[in-house]
Amino acid sequence: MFTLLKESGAARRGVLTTRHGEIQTPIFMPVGTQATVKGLTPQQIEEAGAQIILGNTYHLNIRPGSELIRDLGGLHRFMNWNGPILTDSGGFQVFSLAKLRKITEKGIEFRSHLDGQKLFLDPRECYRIQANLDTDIAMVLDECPPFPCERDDCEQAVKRTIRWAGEFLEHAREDGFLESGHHVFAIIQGSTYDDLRRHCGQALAEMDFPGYAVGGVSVGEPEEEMLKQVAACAPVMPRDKPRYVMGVGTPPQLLKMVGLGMDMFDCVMPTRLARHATVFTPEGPLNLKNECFKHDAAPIMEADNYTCQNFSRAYLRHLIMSKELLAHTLLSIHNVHFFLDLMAQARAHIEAGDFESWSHAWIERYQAGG
Ligand code: PRF
Repeated sequence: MFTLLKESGAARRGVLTTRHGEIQTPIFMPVGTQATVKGLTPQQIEEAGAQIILGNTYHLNIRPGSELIRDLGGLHRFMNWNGPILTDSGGFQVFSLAKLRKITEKGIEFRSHLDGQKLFLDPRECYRIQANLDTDIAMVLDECPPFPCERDDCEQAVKRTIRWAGEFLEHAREDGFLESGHHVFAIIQGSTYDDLRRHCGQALAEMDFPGYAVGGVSVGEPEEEMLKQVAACAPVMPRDKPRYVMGVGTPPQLLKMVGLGMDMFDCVMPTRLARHATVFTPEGPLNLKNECFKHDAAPIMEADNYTCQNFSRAYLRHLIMSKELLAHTLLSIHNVHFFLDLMAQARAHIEAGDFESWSHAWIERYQAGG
């Protein structure tokens, strides 16, 4: 169930209820592809302020296998995370990772990027895997066209995406997945074609999904194009359902998309950049490898997280230069907390009714740098 609490311009403040608790939106979801948010224990993820994390059907089904996770009590128990989990369907990962993939009307044939094993994904199999994981929010199997994409190819991808979404929902309904409190979100494709985006969104809205996502953005297109596509999808996404943009983005992009009426986001950026020594601040990102931090006794910034409360930039730089594992953990704690705190600030400003002006000023400061 999703409840819209308040709107400030197009920005929305809501609550999504799952079997593992409530999610206050807008929200950022840290990515835990392999049943772990890289470098962080579940306790650290929770302390950084996470309300929900993301898992990946593609990876977990190849290794260790969804049956194994089911037999060990589901993904929550397997990884000891008791909050909500959303799992991506695997379609997108097949396109970015797998070898020798072949797409047919029936589904996607591909070979594992790990051992070359032959695998097949169709809406039934995709549903079955996510049911085995016992995810709170399952994503439908979709086809994410590359950027750029010819219109004819995009039309085919949209057609398949709509049909596969319907089939996925049918399997979930037959299995009692929705009645037991799980959610299924549909994914809007359509590349850079506004009319195909609208057509896809409208067709999916008619099927009455518990939530809707914008897919196929942040696949190499310029930022302006990405925002244009999200804006094209917004009017056909039901107002009373959560709206999720998949695989984005930078802090300013997140705020711009909240401003377009989007509620949920996921991205590897905070944890991936942490592993490359980059930390986020309100004045933009810093690379702690930089010589200028060698004697810097200050924390990354004044922030209420374990890293900033306890460690100097100089110490963090030392850990990075010495290739110590703790660097990944401490930088990830800070970055994940930064993204989650940004969403908490966005929620507060939507409630206060001044989201637009606050967001604009926040982006200006971030882009002006230190
Ligand atoms: N589809 C799915 N997962 C995704 C995407 C998509 O289009 C993207 C694109 N930004 C990220 N993750 N299923």
